[in-house]
Amino acid sequence: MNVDYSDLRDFIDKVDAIGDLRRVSGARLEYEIGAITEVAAGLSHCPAILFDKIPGQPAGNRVFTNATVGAKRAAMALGIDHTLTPLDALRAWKERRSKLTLIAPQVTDDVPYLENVMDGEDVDLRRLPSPVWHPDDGGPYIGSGALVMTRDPESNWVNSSIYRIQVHDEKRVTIQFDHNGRHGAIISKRYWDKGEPCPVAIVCGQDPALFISGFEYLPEGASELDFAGAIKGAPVPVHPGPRTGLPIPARAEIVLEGLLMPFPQDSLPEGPFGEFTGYYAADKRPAPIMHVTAIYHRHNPILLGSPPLKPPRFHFGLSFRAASMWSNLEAAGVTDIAGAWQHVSQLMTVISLKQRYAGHAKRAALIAAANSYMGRIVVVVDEDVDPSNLADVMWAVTTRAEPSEDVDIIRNAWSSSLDPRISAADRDAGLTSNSKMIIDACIPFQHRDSYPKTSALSLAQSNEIMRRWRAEIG
Ligand SMILES: Cc1cc2nc3c(=O)[nH]c(=O)nc-3n(C[C@H](O)[C@H](O)[C@H](O)COP(=O)(O)O)c2cc1C
Ligand SMILES: [Mn+2]
Repeated sequence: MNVDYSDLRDFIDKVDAIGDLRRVSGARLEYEIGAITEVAAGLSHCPAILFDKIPGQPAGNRVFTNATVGAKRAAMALGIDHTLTPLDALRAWKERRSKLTLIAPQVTDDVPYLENVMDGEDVDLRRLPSPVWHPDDGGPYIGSGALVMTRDPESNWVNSSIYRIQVHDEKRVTIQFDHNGRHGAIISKRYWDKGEPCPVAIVCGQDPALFISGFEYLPEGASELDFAGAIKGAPVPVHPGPRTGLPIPARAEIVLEGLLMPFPQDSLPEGPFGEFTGYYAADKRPAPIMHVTAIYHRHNPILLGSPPLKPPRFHFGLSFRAASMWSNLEAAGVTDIAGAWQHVSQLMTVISLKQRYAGHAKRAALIAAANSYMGRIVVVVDEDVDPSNLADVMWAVTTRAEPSEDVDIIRNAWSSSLDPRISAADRDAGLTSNSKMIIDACIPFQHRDSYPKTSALSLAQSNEIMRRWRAEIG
């Protein structure tokens, strides 16, 4: 199935059509929009929200949040049937993702982003909505889910990924690269090493396929625009930025063009900013400054906001990283994987499989643990347990795992400086690893024939009941 929306505002209409949109008038930029977003993301129906009539903003300026936080809307953004169960939707994505054909963008002269222009002296970032997302954030952020576009000066490769953008005054923002391996950081350094600033375009209010693409771990040299084209099954329409020549998505809501000044020669203190763990990871830190030389926006522009929220709330309601883990397990030769999921904002991983041999579950767990960024818990369950359903997973843990036999601890594994449990002293010394607990919550392989039979419905049976009786009970 192809994606059937043409841009962010069209996606919002489709979200409205399935009853998932809520409109909020009059919420303030200073923490109120962020607070409402966080509370709404924690509700069981997890609505997307369109904020308008924002105090201090020109009429018509809007902010859209929780775009793809629910599983249904994450599926819609990928063009996957949103009535599938979350696990079936993730399986459909995993299968499609492994066979995607990249599609290069196509230049167009139909350019809604140029409807309104602020250039040179007229540039004033205060005329666009930049929320303070969490109460103790260091300032307003126009970019919480915005794409940062840069062009490699040697190969012409264009990278478009999500890095947060803090607004400092009318004409200056900072871009935060978590580490030097980010493609945006690698490319800007190539300009800085020649003593030049790096031309940048920041795209706020992009097509959801570009939002997803900007989060993907694509290899160096690969274009997120091509990947978004693959998701959509059609080229992304682009138009060269008047100042940078970068292939800017033509239907974007808001675009900033400018120059990212050589770092660390030039910098501003950035943050702090609430992280996806639900904590602040650091105090203010120096970040490179972008001088904004032009702002473009559509009439009645919509900022796509995607602040990190207290777990389990996460930007994407389908576990995209779990889908890659699922593919990795298969690529490593582990058969019979029935599903993979991540809970608590990626901090806990669950793999379900049909056990074929003793050690099968642990083999999968070890690979999953190795790839579990910042997580501390990896659980393996049998195929009758839905890994996307935390209550089901805990049922397996409490009825199939014997702690004295089925728990292993892996030490000194992959985490990061964002991990709140690592002491400041260790972090400062570069010790940013954690340990991981593997819980084998599968029925012990040697007891599988004599294990008490479950009285519960199988996953297939309960899915079938939902299919047949949804109207009555759903
Ligand atoms: C909503 C959102 C916000 C993000 N914010 C940042 C950020 O501020 N800094 C950062 O380095 N990565 C951030 N990321 C992660 C990167 O976008 C992601 O890892 C991406 O794959 C990096 O792309 P690259 O390989 O082209 O550098 C964010 C991701 C999302 C979905
Ligand atoms: Mn990239």
